[in-house]
Amino acid sequence: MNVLSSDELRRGLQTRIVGRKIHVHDRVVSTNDVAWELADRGAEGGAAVFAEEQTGGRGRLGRNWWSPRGAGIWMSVLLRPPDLAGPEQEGTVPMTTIIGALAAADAIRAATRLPAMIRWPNDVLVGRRKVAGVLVEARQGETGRELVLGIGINVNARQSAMPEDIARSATSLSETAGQDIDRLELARTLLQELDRWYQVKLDRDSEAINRRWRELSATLGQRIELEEDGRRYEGTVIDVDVRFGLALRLDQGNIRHFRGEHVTVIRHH
Ligand code: BT5
Repeated sequence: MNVLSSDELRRGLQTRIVGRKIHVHDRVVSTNDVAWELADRGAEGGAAVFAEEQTGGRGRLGRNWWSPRGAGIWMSVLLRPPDLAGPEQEGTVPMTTIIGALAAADAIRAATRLPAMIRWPNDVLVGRRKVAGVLVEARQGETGRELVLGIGINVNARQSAMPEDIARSATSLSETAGQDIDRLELARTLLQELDRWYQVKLDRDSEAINRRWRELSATLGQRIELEEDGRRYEGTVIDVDVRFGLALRLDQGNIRHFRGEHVTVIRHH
């Protein structure tokens, strides 16, 4: 099994912010936790953390993320975006989630040629199965807003090794491609793509993000059922937009927007 190393990840890397520092660990509870510890110690934005294995990898809303040794890319990056006023600042978690998903999908496409798509709000799919997920956490630090963007990609995981509930809806890149995938090349491409999309975000080019998101969206045009704050909604997705979120035409005819932070998708047709 090839092991990730910070020297190899750094070789030839041409990024402006993401991956300015790269830390590679063997086993951690969660790379997001390690990134928060770096933030506590005043690390620069762009610091990236990789681990071979996570013992307590997490998803959104208290869910777990299965992260076995050597089988995936489990990584987090600390971001310190410049302070923005009111509503734009509020948009930061959903916006960062989208750029994480775009970067993961574009990196998978570039490194493996597999047609990765994005399922709102934070899943990356190949075919109808989940191969990657994005988790963004945010806090107000002493020097401004701090975010940790975590990405998990099932690279060479065996479907037969997955816990049953995960195997039902997930797969890995190697299972789909029918061959092992070079984790190092994919990880390096991911850092490049994250840096590129983060620059687009810093330039506030929402339209560039929307354009690519709509191209890669597995959700647009679909009928979905979702739950937000204990209430269920069902309808057809008519738009995705970084500022307004997901636009759902409800079966009663009216249109409702969802930003995604407190939402669980129940059914996706
Ligand atoms: C996510 O949550 O999809 C976000 C996952 C983020 C993981 C990265 S790894 C590096 C960093 N450090 C962390 O601790 N986390 C981040 P969510 O949408 O809540 O999806 C979680 C659900 O996906 C679970 O309830 C399972 O059903 C399923 N799941 C768990 N592990 C999976 C895996 N490896 N592949 C596919 N599906 C999985």
